Amino acid sequence: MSSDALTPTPAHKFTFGLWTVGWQGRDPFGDATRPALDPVETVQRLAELGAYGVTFHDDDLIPFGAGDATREQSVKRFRAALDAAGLTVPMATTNLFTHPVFKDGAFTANDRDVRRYALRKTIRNIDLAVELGASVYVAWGGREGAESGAAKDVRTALDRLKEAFDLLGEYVEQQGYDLRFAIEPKPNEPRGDILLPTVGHALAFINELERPDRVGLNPEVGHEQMAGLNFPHGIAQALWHGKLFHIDLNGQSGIKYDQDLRFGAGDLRQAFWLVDLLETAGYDGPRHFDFKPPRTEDLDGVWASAAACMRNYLLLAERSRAFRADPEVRSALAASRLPELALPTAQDGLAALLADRSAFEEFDVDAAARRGMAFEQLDQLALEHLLGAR
Ligand SMILES: [Mn+2]
Repeated sequence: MSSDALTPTPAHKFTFGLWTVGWQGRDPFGDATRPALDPVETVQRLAELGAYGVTFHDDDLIPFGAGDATREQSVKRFRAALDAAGLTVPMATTNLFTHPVFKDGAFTANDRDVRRYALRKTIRNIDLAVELGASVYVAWGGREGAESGAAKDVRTALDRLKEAFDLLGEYVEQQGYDLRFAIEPKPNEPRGDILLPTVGHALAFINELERPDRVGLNPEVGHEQMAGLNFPHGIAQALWHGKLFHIDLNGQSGIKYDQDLRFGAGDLRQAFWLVDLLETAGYDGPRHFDFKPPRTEDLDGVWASAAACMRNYLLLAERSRAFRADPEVRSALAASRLPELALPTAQDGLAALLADRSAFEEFDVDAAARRGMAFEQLDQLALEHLLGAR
């Protein structure tokens, strides 16, 4: 493996949120363990590490409630840092969860004033996102949910959520912005139960919107795994629907709190299949890391963790290439009858299927049942490539 293949460059499209490396380590039980990072320093450090871009929530860049002068100054400094470092802003999003006003949600808060405020806050940051060159706007509705039954009428809340996306789509269209929305599903945390908890729920919701083409997904590794789901399978379905607008890469160890580990930590096998999928399916969007360096780390540990996200992605991409190029793997894929799955089941149509006695009347069910699928040999080859044994 050449060292070049493991050196991140902007061509790899690695991006990081300001809030990821900037996380100070505050959790429900403990105070911050690290100082605040200046977004300007973050931009410089990420560029040095080989990143392509940086993403932000409005409040990561401009302190909540800041006046116009502070706002202008923050944006000016950020833009100058981006230009100097050659970093892009492919995506931005809104913080609709930190301030106590969002304690019952934003677009689906029972309080109508809060919903109207949330829409205006989002629209204001959409203007900034477009100004900075973003083409994707992520919507994570972490507070859109409930802890109890009667407190949230879910069907009515979904009406309000649809109304919000319809209004935001109308605004973007009116302004002539080249901007698409990406919904980020999550099952729980911080709310007990969050609306649109999985990729599947969100895909179905998008079909009910006025502008479904403008809305897709930003699935996050750990969020699906918190629900016990297979993340690569979810991504494959999102790709199948043409809805993978963006992706949040991180690590998670099973069904527990949202760990946001560096990419490659947690479920390594799913990380391998995910990279294998992204690299072979033609996904050309940013590889965005939404992780949190553990609060045990000082700033050196933060940058080591960020660099490791990219290195692990590149290592897995290299392992995937080796797996796909191995002649034994090709034979094992054939033995597992993968090429057969690509054949239409009834290419001559329904009438031919019904007329085909070999398909049913004369079909030797027992012989077919005895045929092994040879999946274990294939999976072991994958594991050996992943472990560097081949
Ligand atoms: Mn997360």
